[in-house]
Amino acid sequence: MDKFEKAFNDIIEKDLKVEPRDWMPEKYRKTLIRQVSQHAHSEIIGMQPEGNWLLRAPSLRSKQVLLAKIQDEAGHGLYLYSVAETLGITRQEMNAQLHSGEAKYSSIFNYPTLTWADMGAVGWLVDGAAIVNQVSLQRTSYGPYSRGMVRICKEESFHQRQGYEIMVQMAFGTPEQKEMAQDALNRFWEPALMMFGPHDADSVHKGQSMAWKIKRESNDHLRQRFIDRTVPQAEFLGLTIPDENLKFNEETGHYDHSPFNWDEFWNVVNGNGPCNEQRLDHHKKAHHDNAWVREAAAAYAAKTETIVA
Ligand code: FAQ
Repeated sequence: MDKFEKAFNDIIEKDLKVEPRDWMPEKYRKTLIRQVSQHAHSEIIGMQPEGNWLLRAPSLRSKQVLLAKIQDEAGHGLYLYSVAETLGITRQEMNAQLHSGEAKYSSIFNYPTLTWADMGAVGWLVDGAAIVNQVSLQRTSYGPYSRGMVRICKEESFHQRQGYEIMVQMAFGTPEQKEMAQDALNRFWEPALMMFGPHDADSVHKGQSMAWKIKRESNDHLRQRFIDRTVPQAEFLGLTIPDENLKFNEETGHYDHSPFNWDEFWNVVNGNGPCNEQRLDHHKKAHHDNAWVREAAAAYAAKTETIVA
């Protein structure tokens, strides 16, 4: 082991942070680029299911709140792309990987948002699951990612509350509204649980990512925390979680649940979910249609540099 590797191992062992200028193993860098860029893509693609409801929001207030929330997601994407850039990849390369299918984004965003209650379910369940994962990632070993997570989590908790507020309005509204809220929960429950990734036994990156403290807790551990937290929230709403085997286990102190449909998960991850094609096509179109903005910004930067020089 040379002195660089020793210094890196010391940082990990002592629970300090690895910073962009520190030496790091190539695989550590690559693993982080993979995870952080996929996280960034999720934030950006994740704007689409909610964007679908901006023009249909039922009041001016709900439109303003949803708009602010979606703008936050764009901001999260930008922080995370910046984190990935500190590891030596460019935005252009990340976009190319997204468009070619080499880089993934969270499976959850490949489901359609069919009613206004879905805006409640997305905020409550999707942002709720994101927070559980991201609070854990605040302690990740890579400094810029860890600091980004601290800021992002603050905003996500507002998102979770705006979603829950919609659920409260719907669940305590008219019978039709309550039915819409239940239907949204039925459709989003299992996809939200899938956000935590495959079972630990099938999580190919788990061992190395946990050893390097990129991930601090396993997929199953975080998923269980989310279930335990969310069940009482559903009970308060008077809604039923669509799992007949969901039951509190006095011995473990956790909720037991049915096995998940992993075929459905891999089908969506491998590009065959209900909206995969639509989401990617929309991103490619926006990227193409807005090429002039990037060109104008580059021309302006070149011009300003010349003036400064
Ligand atoms: N979807 O070995 P593992 C948000 C892939 S939050 C698609 O367990 P790892 C906020 C995985 O990439 C959502 N693919 O992998 C928001 C790997 O494939 P690869 C984003 C998935 O990395 C709310 C393979 O399966 N949050 O956006 C999924 O150790 C509302 C094997 O899996 C993050 O990205 C999945 N669900 O653990 C925005 C958090 N799960 O890469 C808008 C950061 C697994 O080898 C609106 N990421 N895969 O080709 C993580 O914590 C981790 O990457 C995990 C996966 C936990 C997602």
